[in-house]
Amino acid sequence: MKKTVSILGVPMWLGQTRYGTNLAPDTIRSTGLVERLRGLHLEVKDEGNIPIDLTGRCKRDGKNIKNVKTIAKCSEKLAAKVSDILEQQCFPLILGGDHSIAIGTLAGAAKHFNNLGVIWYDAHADMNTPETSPSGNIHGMPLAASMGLGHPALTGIGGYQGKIKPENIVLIGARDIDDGERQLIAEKNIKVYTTDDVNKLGIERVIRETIEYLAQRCDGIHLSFDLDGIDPKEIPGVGTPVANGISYKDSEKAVQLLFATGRITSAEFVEVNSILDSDNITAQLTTNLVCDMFGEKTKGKMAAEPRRQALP
Ligand code: EXY
Ligand code: MN
Ligand code: MN
Ligand code: MN
Repeated sequence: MKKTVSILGVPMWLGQTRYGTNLAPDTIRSTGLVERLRGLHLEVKDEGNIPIDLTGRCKRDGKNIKNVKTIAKCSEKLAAKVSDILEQQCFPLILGGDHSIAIGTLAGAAKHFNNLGVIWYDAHADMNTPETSPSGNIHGMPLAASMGLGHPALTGIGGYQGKIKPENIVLIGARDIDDGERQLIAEKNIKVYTTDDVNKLGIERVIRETIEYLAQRCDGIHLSFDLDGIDPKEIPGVGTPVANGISYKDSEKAVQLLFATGRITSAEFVEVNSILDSDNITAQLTTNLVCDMFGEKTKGKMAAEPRRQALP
């Protein structure tokens, strides 16, 4: 994992309908994220938040899709920033904002790898297009857009198409999948571990299999962590909760195991909604997970596979 961590907030809420995810980047910071990461002897650069340009915003600006113009503008800016951070050999740590921000993050990160792997930790598949979406909300579309499917204003972010290949995606925690997404997953043979799979196999095996599966092809791995992947009983502050989530304990173990592999090259933590998040519990747990992803509890302790520097 890179030594210098660059934190970038994306206060986006227009990918869904509940105001409040735009407050999350600063709420997460207020729980002590920067200080704790510096306590891990990491260089931490806080790059602030990407300003959301609302000029010319028109909510229904496409067929069964909302706020595509505004989200496309934000995604272009985010993609450029993430690309710069990687250019400077730093680790992009992106704080959402709703999950539509992954369109920009992935566009910026994928430029720097031949085969960027994606671990999508989420109750949802986020693989809809305007044709299959039940809501027209873009936070349910980022993985389709990153594979080059869906609205052209989203599939072409960063000036190129098809950032992520289906065989380089692993969904972990998916349990609320729409028909169109299920069809796409079957057609593209995308690897999925549901919560039931996690509970049956154990999170250790799921993470080990995920890394082994991706490491065969990928020269970088992005972790896209949607807090609604965790069971809603433990994570109150998300806008689209789904029962039977992965436990917080297993989620903590997951990020610790990922840290031990040394293979994660960028990460984003999304869908925290500070208005729904009584006592900032979810924001605080997000900070804990991020610090765990950088080894706060396990550095040097966890018997891990030898940390290999470069991916094949
Ligand atoms: N699949 C549903 C839709 O597309 O509207 C719900 C999507 C929820 C997306 C959240 C971010 O993970
Ligand atoms: Mn999501
Ligand atoms: Mn989700
Ligand atoms: Mn399965």
